[in-house]
Amino acid sequence: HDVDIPTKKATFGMGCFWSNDSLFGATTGIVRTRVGYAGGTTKNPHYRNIGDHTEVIELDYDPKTVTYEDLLDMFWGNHEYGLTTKLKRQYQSMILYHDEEQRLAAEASHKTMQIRCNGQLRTEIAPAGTFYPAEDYHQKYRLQGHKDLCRSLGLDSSKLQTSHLAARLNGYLVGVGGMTQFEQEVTRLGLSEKQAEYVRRELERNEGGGLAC
Ligand code: MHO
Repeated sequence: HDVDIPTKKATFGMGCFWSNDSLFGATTGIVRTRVGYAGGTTKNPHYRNIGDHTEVIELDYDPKTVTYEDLLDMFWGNHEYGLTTKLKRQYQSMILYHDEEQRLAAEASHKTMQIRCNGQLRTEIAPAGTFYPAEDYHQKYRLQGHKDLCRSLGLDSSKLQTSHLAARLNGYLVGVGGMTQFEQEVTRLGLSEKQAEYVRRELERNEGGGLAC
């Protein structure tokens, strides 16, 4: 059930990375996700020693299914701590672009948002430098709360940053993506009927709820 198609990368800082991981994980066109630290200069950041880096999410997306502009819309629309609040660097709003096309799209969307925010926007735009993956316990944080499901699917720590299924479930389990979309891809995801029932129950319970950390 892993997906082998050409992908592009996108990197965003939008506050605590746990909820962003779930948000994008169940979004159409997102193939894989991982969370980590980037945007700073200090070497080898860790959660407890983050230096001048920021919590970011790195996405592998299928550009035939979702555009970078779509991802930017999600970026602007889903900041847990807002776009104009002064925050510590850990939660800095940040777009890290991977090529010229992304830079231009990011800057154009920033311009529009800046007007809407009366010039108070604090978002940074910078080239994607080194991405340092976060510790395993931060990857697919919501999914990892479901130990038995992970075990039954063989989703151990080696898969957390690379598995399409892990990305999807990390969203669905907290209600992202919705039941209709889940039913459309449940067969492709390769879940047993029992596993699918479990996910449906959680999805239903959490749908419409917030993603707050
Ligand atoms: N509210 C959470 C934020 C964690 S996020 C990975 C905490 O204080 O642990 O920054």
